[in-house]
Amino acid sequence: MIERHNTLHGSGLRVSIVAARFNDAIVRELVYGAHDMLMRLGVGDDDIDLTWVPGAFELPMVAKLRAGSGVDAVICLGAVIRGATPHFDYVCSQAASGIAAAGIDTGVPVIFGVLTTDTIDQAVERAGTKSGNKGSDAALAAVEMAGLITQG
Ligand code: INI
Repeated sequence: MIERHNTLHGSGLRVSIVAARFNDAIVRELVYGAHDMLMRLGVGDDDIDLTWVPGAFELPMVAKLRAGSGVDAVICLGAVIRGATPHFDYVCSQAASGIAAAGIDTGVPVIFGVLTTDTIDQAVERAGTKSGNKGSDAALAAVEMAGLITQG
């Protein structure tokens, strides 16, 4: 069996982060986690750029733009919290399907680092407290996927 693994080397990779400002107290922690993990994996600070968009709904458009700009991976970060309205479902489904399409259309890994939770507490738990940091996880996935794509 030929099994394909990718060792996690970030040196030389160029990575874009696209972050949604909505719920920014939480999203800033995701950005921190992603940036920290990228640096720990060897990505150069000058090879990381960050673009803020208004909300998770807007992530796909800018993610696709950044993916087409020559970077090796794009990390989308956001926090969609249910609250009492059906808005949640529209924002989540647009963000998820748009982010997937941005990756498939461009051939550049576009990573879904968007929290979708019922409560603010659940989001805080996933943004650097007791359940880890979804931004760090997204950065790991970005470096792994960039390596796989580069290997062909
Ligand atoms: N955007 C988010 O990123 N998170 C949310 O929880 C959220 N809620 O709950 O409404 C949200 N809405 C804004 C949306 O993403 C767009 O920015 C807005 O609709 C303008 O297109």
